[in-house]
Amino acid sequence: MSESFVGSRVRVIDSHTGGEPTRVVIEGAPDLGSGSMADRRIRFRDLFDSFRSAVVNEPRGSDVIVGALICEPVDPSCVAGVLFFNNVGPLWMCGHGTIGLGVTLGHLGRIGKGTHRFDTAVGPVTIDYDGANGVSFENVHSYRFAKNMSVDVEGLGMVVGDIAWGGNWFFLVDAASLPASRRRVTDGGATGTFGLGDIEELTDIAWRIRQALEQNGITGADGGEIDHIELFGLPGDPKNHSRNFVLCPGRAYDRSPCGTGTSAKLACLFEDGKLKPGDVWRQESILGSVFEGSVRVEGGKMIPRITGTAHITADATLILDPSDPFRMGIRSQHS
Ligand code: PYC
Repeated sequence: MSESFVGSRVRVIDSHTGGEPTRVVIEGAPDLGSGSMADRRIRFRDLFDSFRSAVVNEPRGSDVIVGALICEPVDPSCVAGVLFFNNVGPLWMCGHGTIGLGVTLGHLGRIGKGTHRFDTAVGPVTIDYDGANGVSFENVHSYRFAKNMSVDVEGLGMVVGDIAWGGNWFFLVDAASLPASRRRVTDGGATGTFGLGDIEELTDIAWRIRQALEQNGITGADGGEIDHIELFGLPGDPKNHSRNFVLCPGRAYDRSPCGTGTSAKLACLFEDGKLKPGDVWRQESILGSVFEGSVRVEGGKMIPRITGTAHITADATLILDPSDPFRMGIRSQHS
């Protein structure tokens, strides 16, 4: 990492979206230069990984925090460019982070109630901000790449799921289809669905699936790594359609219903004819927080729309003290 960041101060605004934190870097980010947002993502990954770690990893952060670095957009119709990252590297897109960024820019007075666009590494996304805590965003085109893909998972046997793109690559599995040995997760036990008491079990299952996909060379389009695993169960609240558990690339689970994961789910429902334009899908997270999803079709392509709320939790300055042996964060063990 460039020496100019050592000892520098980084201003951040923290928020959470349905329980999942986002840390937006407001001042003190490295200059990623020009080029496409995808090129800048590569530059960020290759040249500024220590900065990423300093911002989101312990001791300042945790495995759960998703960072958002804002920069000049490439597309002039956008108010900001944004690169999302987590405990192990850059993400392609982040739905809960998009909602968090909208509320953060509103909190700062940089955007007002209305429609705005953000330039991301996978293309522009459009948000509708309600001027307080609510954001709806139209994601990039989302689609299912493979249906009923089987993978032999150590300790679980054959697991069947769909591969779908929602701005990140997902493997989506109906928890009820998992082996009976994981009964608590498959049928939800006494509560009827999985919950916070099942986190270790869910994490173990999802991580095994992720490793099996990798070992078997199963990818998304163009070899895209499937680094998000999404398990589905019955909703805890009958007003909702489904509950999910999403394991993110750095082995942390999403506390929110996951914006890109809900987009991937909408793609599967849409392609199965189970969700039509105008229908609303209420996706519940493992915490019970909810995103509302719907779809529209443009030029034959399905565009998901996700609605959620975020709340600001901190406005802070991170101090990268040159004498601190952990100033660049403690590297996650799950890269
Ligand atoms: O909301 O898309 C999302 C997301 C991805 C990783 C964590 N949250």
